Amino acid sequence: MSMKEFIYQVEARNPNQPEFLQAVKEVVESVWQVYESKPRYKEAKILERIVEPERVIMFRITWARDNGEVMVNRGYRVEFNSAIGPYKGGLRFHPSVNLSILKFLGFEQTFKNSLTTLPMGGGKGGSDFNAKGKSDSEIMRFCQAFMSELFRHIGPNTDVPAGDIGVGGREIGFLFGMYKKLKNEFVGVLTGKGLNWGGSLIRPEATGFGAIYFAKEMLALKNETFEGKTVAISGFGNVSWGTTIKVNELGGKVVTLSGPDGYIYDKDGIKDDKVDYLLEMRASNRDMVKDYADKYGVPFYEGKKPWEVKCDIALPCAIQNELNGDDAALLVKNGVKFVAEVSNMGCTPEAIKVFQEAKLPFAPGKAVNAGGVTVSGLEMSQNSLRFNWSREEVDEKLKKIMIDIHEQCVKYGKDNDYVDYVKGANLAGFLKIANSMLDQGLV
Ligand code: 2IT
Repeated sequence: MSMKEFIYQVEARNPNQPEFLQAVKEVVESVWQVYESKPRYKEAKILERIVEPERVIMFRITWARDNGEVMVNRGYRVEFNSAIGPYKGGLRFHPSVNLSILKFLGFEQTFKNSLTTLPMGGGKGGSDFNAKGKSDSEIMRFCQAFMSELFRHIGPNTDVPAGDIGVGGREIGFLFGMYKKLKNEFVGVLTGKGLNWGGSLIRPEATGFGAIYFAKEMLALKNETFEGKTVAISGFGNVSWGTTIKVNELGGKVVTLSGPDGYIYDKDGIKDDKVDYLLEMRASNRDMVKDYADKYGVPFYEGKKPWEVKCDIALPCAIQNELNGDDAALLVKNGVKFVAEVSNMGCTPEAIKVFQEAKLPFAPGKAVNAGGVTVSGLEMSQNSLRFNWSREEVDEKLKKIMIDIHEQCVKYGKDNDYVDYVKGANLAGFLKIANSMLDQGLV
């Protein structure tokens, strides 16, 4: 079978799942050559198996609003691959959530988790719940209703969810409380927990910190540093927050944030108490970034994306396909030097092509944002040990793993003097999963 035929077959089996097919195509294109050269992989149909989730759970969630209105949402958990550990990956609560999106995320998570070197398989879940305009008690009741079904499918040695878009420390608390009540067990079944009840230091910061540790290595390879660099980011949630803190620490300046309503431009940089304000915006359940412009008197561009500003480094931190081919061309035209996806699959295939053809260092989300799940893995270890590591210990381990992921990308993606981080991340992640699947036979 040719690569084209293989992809055609996956398309035919998964109609109306564009995000999932996009994620699969990217990986298959990266690994096909190696796959072809290993009869053992082909005989065991490793690729056919790796694109098929081990289990998909879909369920109804019924709950009531404060005014008594009955609400029906759909819940999911995609248990994608357990070759190297229990299913592990976040829960996304966002109105756009559907099976295609959660399958793409679960698929990507499998490769990302493999890159971390920690023993975690891949999974993802969530719901089409929209937190915008909901009260805190409505959010709590929704989380409880969600867990009242999910609890029977997960466990500390089976499947360990965490946060993603729309699921932060607050939601993890409500979900954990309900799990504990239903099972009468206090175990590490979720990560991203509060510090008083089994959480890990640095977990809230981990995705952003890890991304900048990774980007620092990308820059170092070109004899550059963050000092004095202008950075454009999107989003205003947890990931944007951690990213901004670390860019500031390294002497860079973050000038943009975005939301579903548009983007803000802060020429002085998002620093000091302005960084804390991101947490307030998230907690407000308003889902808009204009509040920042109103509070600090900076320009707000309604309905626009931040990729039109002049910057040295662009870091999409919001959601899949938030940066397209036209955005990429504009960034390149305006002199961008590095692009790292902090969101999962933040760039469209057309955008990636633009960056790679311009020979610009571009790194994919599954490598760049692996710091989040890395510290989740460290939280699982601490829960098993019934012990907590210090801030310095966790940060040191995170840094070491991000540097190691960067090395793996260079090892598997280097082509003369250009590093294809997409190929490097996909191939390095794939080999470990494929070999583990081979070892475990036909399951
Ligand atoms: O996309 C991701 O890696 C996450 N949302 C975090 C997953 C986790 O289990 O910490």
